[in-house]
Amino acid sequence: MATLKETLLKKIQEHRPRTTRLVKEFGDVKIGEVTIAQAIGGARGVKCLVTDISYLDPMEGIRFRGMTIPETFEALPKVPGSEYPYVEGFWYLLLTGDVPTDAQVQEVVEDWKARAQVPEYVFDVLRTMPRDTHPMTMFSAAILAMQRESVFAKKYAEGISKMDYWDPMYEDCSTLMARLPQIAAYIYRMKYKGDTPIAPDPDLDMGGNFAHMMGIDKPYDDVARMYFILHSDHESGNVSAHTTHLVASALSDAYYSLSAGINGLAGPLHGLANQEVLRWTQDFMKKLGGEVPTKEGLEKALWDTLNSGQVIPGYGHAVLRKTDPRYTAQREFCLKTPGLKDYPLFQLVSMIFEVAPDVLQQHGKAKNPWPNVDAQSGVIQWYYGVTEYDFYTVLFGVGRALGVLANITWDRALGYAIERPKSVTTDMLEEAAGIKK
Ligand code: HAX
Repeated sequence: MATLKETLLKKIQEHRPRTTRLVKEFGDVKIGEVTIAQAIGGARGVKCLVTDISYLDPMEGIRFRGMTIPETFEALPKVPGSEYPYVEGFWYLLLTGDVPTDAQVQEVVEDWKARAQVPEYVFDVLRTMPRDTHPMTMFSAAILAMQRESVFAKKYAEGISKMDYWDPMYEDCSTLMARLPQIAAYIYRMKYKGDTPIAPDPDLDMGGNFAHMMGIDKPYDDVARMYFILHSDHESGNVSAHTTHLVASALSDAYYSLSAGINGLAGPLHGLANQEVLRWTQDFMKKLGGEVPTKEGLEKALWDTLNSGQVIPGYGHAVLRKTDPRYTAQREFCLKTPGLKDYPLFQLVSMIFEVAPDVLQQHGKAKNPWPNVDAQSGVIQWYYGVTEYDFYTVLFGVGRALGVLANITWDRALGYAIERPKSVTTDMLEEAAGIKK
């Protein structure tokens, strides 16, 4: 059986001529134009990134390597005794585009175990940080601290050929993926659980081991597997993916790049929105003072938020124009899980789903009034006892690492260039608009 790395090399060798030919023979073909609104408005919709790992259709949602979320969950080999797949197998799929066999999944499981030992100095770095430091700051710092171990940086300094850049990048990315669950769980137990870290169990898969190190019983292992896969990738233009790709384009290694991407994920308009959803929902419940929420009361609270100039967290999206299938997948998990279905917080989140789209439509600003992934994820965490909602984005970060690290491995394989879009001045825009005196 070919190893993941051998299979990846074969795929890279097959793919390279496609990219080379497009640039050499068709480099002048236009795939879009940029308007003034796009230049000022965050490059929304400007086609200038290439990835084959996932694609986001505005109406259909995400496809990983061509597969929808339900198709992905269906196709991948499952952890024995679980309905959910191995995260390790999903990593294989993202990297190669192939659904792995059981044996291929086991190869990744074993490889990650061999790489999983988090160096002691990472824990030392975390322990020196004040305990009220945001967990995303801790997570990013821990990733950055390990940069000294980068195989890519070492090989680059030794003078490796451009054609081989992907290899040490793959090594760094695999090592990061193997270590992130323990780092995340360590932060959680240190910060919120009286500094009681739980040692990893080498007999468990990534999702199972993460649940074990968090100290949470089944089916939290399934929650972890589902959560990491759902949050992994959303094509290249979102802030965390784009930041990771941008930093890596300077040939910064995976540690520098991922740490930067995690910092972008920490923004309230991006990954932090799942924390904001819970904060908003809890505030609303507090205001009710034990009364059962009504649709009228909820509608008023949503309008109060909008009228005070704030966004409704968990709603809207830069690309999607319908309910996020990642929201739907988590909602379905709640609906089929005894206890969660009738859980008051889930019922409130479901009520928001009934009321908020109409309110946002009447408000008339958001192009997409439907919920995104972040509107639903906090409820599940809360139900399983993870009530420290500033930790939620760290969970998102572990998942997001799968996508962005697979992407930067391919970036180096295909020799994508250092990013350098061109700026213009406001004068130039006014000239282009024909309004400059
Ligand atoms: N509540 C209130 N107003 C909203 C809104 C919401 N949920 N979503 C968009 N709008 C407003 C925007 O602020 C913008 O207002 P201005 O014209 O005054 O600037 C207007 O509607 C047009 O925005 P848009 O084109 O529909 O959306 P953008 O592409 O600019 O932004 C965001 C996309 C996700 C950032 C936006 O919808 C938002 O702020 N949502 C709330 C925060 C959130 O849920 N973020 C998580 C998104 C998913 C994700 O990346 N997770 O990591």
